[in-house]
Amino acid sequence: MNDAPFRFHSSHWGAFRARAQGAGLEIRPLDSDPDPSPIIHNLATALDHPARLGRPLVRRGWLADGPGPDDRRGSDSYVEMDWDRALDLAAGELARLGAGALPEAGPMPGAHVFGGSYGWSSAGRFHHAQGLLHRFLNSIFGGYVSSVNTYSSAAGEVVMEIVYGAASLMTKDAPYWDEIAEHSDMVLAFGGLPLRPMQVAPGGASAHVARAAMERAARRGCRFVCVSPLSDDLPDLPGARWIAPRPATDVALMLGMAWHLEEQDLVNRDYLARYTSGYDRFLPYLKGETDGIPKTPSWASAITGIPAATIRELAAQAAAGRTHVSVTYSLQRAENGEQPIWMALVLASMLGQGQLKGAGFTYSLGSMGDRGRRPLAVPLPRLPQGRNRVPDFIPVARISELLLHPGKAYTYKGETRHYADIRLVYWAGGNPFHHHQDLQRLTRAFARPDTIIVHDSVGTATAAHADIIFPATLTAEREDIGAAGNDPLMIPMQRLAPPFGEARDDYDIFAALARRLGCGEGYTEGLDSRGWQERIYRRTQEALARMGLPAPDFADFMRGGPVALPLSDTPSRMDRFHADPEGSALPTDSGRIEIFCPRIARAGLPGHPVWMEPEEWLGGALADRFPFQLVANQPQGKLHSQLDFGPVSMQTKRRGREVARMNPTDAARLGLAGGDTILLRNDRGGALAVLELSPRVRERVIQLSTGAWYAPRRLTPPGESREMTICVNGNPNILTSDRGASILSQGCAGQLTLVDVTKWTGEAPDPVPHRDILPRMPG
Ligand code: PGD
Repeated sequence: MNDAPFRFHSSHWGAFRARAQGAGLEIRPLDSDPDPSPIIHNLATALDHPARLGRPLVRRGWLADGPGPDDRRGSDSYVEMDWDRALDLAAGELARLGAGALPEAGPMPGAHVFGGSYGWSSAGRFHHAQGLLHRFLNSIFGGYVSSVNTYSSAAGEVVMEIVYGAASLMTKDAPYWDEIAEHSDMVLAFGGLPLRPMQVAPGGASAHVARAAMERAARRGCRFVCVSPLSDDLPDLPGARWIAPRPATDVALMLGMAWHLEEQDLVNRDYLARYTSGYDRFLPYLKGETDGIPKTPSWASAITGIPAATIRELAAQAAAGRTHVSVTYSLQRAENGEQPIWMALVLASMLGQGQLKGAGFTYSLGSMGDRGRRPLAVPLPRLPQGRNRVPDFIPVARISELLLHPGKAYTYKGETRHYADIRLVYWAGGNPFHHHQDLQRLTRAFARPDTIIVHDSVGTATAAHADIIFPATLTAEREDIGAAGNDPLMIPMQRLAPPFGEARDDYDIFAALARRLGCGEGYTEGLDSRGWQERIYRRTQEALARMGLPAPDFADFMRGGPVALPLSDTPSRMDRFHADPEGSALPTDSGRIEIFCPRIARAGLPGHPVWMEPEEWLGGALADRFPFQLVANQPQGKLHSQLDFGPVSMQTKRRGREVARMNPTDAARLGLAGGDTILLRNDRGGALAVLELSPRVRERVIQLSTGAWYAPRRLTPPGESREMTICVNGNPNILTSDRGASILSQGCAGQLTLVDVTKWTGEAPDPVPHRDILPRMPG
């Protein structure tokens, strides 16, 4: 019998309780969570998984030949090393590149260091690997070349900031789920409202509320419309409707609806006059006066494949009641990704219901578990990162460009910028060899720097492209403070297990390096991680005390249970704007919602949303060679690539490989059956997957989610004579394009790609188990 006590912990995929069970963990959701994510159970077998890293590793080629560009990265093997020697080697290389000897003024040595280190490693408020790395690089190098925006949402973030106001409007603003549950008549959900990504929230969620709110709304009679190539991008709800346009054509659909609103005089002109600017510049485009193409429902039908009558009907229904227009991240992670987000905002503005509860517009409601929830009234603990004195940055998804083309010019938000010359890449808490597009190109890019240092808990493909790898503890092996901006509980993240092997906390690794470089005091301020947690906890504790709410001391908090945090009852920014558009103007150039935006026009894009034909879509010439639209979306059984070896993730695979879903009609036409091993390919590479047939996937679409650990192999497809590079585990990012979403945002455009699909006849090559992604040799 297991009588070990349960302890509290939290992760990006939710708060939970756990206790030791043999070498693993027994995990239970919080009683207060109405819809916990099964992903919490991936941690159960993670502690001693063979993919764990227990000792520092150094790449053989780097050890033999020293720092320098090296195309053996990705295929070399590694030597285990004791901590002191590995830290000395790393510190020596950091010192060679200028660490610890900062000039009084002028360029900092960090100008040649890339520390953008994008990634979602799960942690609490302190052990956030990226934040710790930034503090470290600021301390030792005077800064680093950083990255801006996110893989999640760069195109949307950039366009929304310019035409709608600050990014905070997306994350903390109404309508809240309870308002949708009570007031909406129709939810027009572009990209659906998928529960899959809503399992996750940055910092975690103590309660997953979206499903219940949608069910309440639907029972009340609210009609949900899921506009997506996948019908399960919306949970099964009474009365819900699935509209499946050709992927990447949502803008045309919205324009067709907008045309109908104009034609039938269903536009709320008072709203447009009071709250928006530039409709008069958009209308001639809609009518076809500027380009000779009226954006009629028939025009939209030819592009989207949705009957014109349906487009008219949707527009009429939207205008007939209280309609909420929602648009997810997925639409903008694509070529011209700004346009659907902006056009959804214009459509909602034409409906003109932003001032009504449960109506209006949201961006990203269905993309994360923390959206549609009221923000907190108290500040959260936060680690100070110090000052980055290197002004240079890249839009986050331009990492390959940065490494491959130092000095090359590019544009971002209307500015011309140049890529830095990077000698060192330091990555902690992310897995670019899972998350970046065109992974073979990334391999060529990672061959360029002198040295690459990576921290991870497991031997990922990113670790397998590093020169020095430091083994990090998993969140379950450390104490931390679990909290998120829109969640009403602060969770003591109690240590669930001792560290694996010799793995160390990221903080301790950085502290040891900083000490070797003479910067120890600046980095640690004399505190260990417990000391820091106590210090940063005080900010929230004091705010709670000021409000007369229970505010336990740190030690009591860590020993006790979750602490309730108060929610803000201040009206949301959009509510304030709608109540007083002059007094609470939006932080845009005009103070209003910008339907025509001079700043975007100056940046070289059309000044209002437009339909732009992407290169990779089913209506284009490339579709003759690659007739399927690959939807590479977020996975169901894990967060990105994290804990891909966990039981919940492994259950979503077949024969150890990722599953791709296709409509049965397409499969019948191609002579494919469920369970076949298939090859998805285009000019960039190939990926093997196991086929599943599903009527929930639109015809001519194939869905292969991200997350499989990248395992490229040179293989000759059956019946062919030429080798190609194929990811045998099924990571779709070997297929996706590394182009930026546009010249404005340069965002990740990895969601939609054209591919061909064929059966892998005969014996398929084995998938590579997680433990073998990184080739290790005993020291
Ligand atoms: P994760 O798998 O979460 O992926 O990309 P991201 O790099 O965030 O990587 C986190 C890494 O941190 C893992 O390797 C994990 O083992 C490691 N880790 C966990 N805990 C610790 C720790 O305590 N310390 C350290 N040092 N490491 C730790 C996600 C990115 O992918 C995102 S956010 C999005 S939205 C994009 N989505 C798509 C998409 O939809 N389609 C395509 N084609 N591509 C995408 N890429 C993007």
